Amino acid sequence: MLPARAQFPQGFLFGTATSAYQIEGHAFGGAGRTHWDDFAETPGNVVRAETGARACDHYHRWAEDLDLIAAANLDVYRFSASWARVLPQGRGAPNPEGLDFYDRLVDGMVDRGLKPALTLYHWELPSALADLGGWRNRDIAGWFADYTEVLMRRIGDRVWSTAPINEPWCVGWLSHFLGIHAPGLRDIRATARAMHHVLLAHGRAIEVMRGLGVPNLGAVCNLEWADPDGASPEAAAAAARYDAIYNRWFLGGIFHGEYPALALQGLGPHMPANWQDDMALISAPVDWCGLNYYTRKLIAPDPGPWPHTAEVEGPLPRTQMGWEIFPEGLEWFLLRTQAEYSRGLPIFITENGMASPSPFQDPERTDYIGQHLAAVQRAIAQGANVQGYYCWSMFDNYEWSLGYEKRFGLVHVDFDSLKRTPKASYHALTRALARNG
Ligand code: IFM
Repeated sequence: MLPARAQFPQGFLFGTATSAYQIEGHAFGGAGRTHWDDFAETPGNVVRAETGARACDHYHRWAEDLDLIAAANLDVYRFSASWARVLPQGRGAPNPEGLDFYDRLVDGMVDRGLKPALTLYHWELPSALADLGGWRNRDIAGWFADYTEVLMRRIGDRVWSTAPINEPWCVGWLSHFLGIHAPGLRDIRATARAMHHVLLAHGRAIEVMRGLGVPNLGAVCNLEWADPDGASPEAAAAAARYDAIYNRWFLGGIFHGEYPALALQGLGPHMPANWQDDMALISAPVDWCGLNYYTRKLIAPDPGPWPHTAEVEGPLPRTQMGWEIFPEGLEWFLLRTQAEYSRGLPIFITENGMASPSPFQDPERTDYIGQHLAAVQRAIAQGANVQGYYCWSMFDNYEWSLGYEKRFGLVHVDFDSLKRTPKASYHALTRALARNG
């Protein structure tokens, strides 16, 4: 059972989220090659070496897809544009077909009464820029600013909200320290640079969009609650280090112009020269704060090199991803983010949802969403200025290194026929969000 729209404050927005490479079909419409194509074609990186070449074929089926989103009584559609679709080489000549596509898509949302919530970068870095060092190269902030300008001159007049980067932790740590996402590096110097340059790119994009008069600009960070494994001071210290790297680095940079000392202990020696001089740009004011939340981790001390942390298997029920279900973490993050970082700005839960193998009857997904919406209600009751909740994801899609196996959609996608079939959770949400109450 999901709480009804009427059980949230007046004007609270419900949405759903997707991303370009995960649904569009990158082989279509003149998009350039991305580092995900390169990564996926390298044996061992992605389950069955699957790529986003066809994905959900949203590039051709976008109208049917927007109809499904609008029919679910949702208010907001959070989507992303692909840098390589707009600028196939990352810089230089734009791809007219790509710009036309996003133009049509945004008009399609507006026509259906959906608020377009744009993300400029959800991980498909053009390969030509990866060749130049990608996120390790400081110049990426300028390339990203130029891409932002090209795209926003075309659609910036109609988007309702914009965030430059989705989940900077994934761009920095997951991709350069853990090697799980493209470009698959495991290198602390690359990590320190990527974790700083991704925020520098955020700052440059905000600057460009302010200059163009684009309204309602925010930042989207993914957070993971870190609980110590046991009561020892060493476990508490390990969890605090994990929290500093995962959660506080990005919120601290964006809202305070400061990185946490616990993270700088390891990353500091590897940071690019004069990084401190960038912090004013990185922390230029934004209009809202987006949080993506899925799970928590139990963290133990580890004798190995910095950050001396190890993830321990926890006892809670899990999703198809193996992630523990822990809605309290969302409540606590909403309160902590407001108290320590966003300070009264509107907060949106820009992603929350679960992977589950159930094709059509998925009561566990409805239950997961219901538990997290209850956590949102508790946070609001305690004073958190939460103004919206977006479910990840509208469609089963390309789950990066895990290929097409992990299904997050409210709508089932048959990846052979590409037929879309709304799941029971889609219908439950549609009923809960009915505007007649
Ligand atoms: O599929 C991803 C998405 O691209 C970013 N946030 C988490 C989702 C689930 O892993």
